[in-house]
Amino acid sequence: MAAAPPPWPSGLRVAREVVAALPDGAILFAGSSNAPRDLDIAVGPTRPGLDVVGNRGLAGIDGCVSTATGVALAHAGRPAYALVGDLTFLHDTNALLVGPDEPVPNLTVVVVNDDGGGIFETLEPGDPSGAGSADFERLFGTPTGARLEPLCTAYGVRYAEAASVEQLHRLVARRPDGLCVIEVRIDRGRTRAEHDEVMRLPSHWP
Ligand SMILES: Cc1ncc(C[n+]2csc(CCOP(=O)(O)OP(=O)(O)O)c2C)c(N)n1
Ligand SMILES: [Mg+2]
Repeated sequence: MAAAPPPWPSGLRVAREVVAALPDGAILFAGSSNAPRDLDIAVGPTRPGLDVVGNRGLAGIDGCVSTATGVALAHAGRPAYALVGDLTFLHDTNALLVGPDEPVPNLTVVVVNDDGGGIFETLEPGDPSGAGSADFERLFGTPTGARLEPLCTAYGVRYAEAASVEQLHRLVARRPDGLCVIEVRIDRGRTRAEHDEVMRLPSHWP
């Protein structure tokens, strides 16, 4: 993996680069769906002092931005981050609303935007030879076309797109100060092949 990292941009590569760029002592919330899988697959024995947390037992894509907010507020002394998919983010964007008398979390949310449910590309429904493939986009892909930048503007939340590894590193390395959203756009159509490629690496076979 270190010798031949996954291609940019991909969920696997974003997971790898986010962890590499995190400041020391960071806490990282992984949203449901591909985020924890990408972290598991693409990030090796990880950095000392880094805690990765998630909603174990609750595999819902709902409430994840709220959970990350709670994590950031509960660990206010630590740089707090979230890595989530676009549907997970969109499910809970109201968590970006902070009332005037409420504490603002120091939280950077990295959104891997593949315009839909990328995880299903890697499962049986995403098998192009499978029976359900004709209805895949409507039932599993569920693209929204939502534009995250204007959405963040509406909520008064800072937004930046990371279009390169260098930009992602620079944005993630910045210690969170208030709420900030970083979007990385990836191509969902490539996810299945990218995962297949990594799973062929010897270390992933018993
Ligand atoms: C509340 C809720 N609704 C639906 C699901 C089913 N579900 C699991 S993953 C997923 C897609 C998530 O898409 P996204 O957050 O963009 O992550 P990606 O798979 O693209 O990495 C859906 C709809 C769920 N887990 N929870
Ligand atoms: Mg997605």
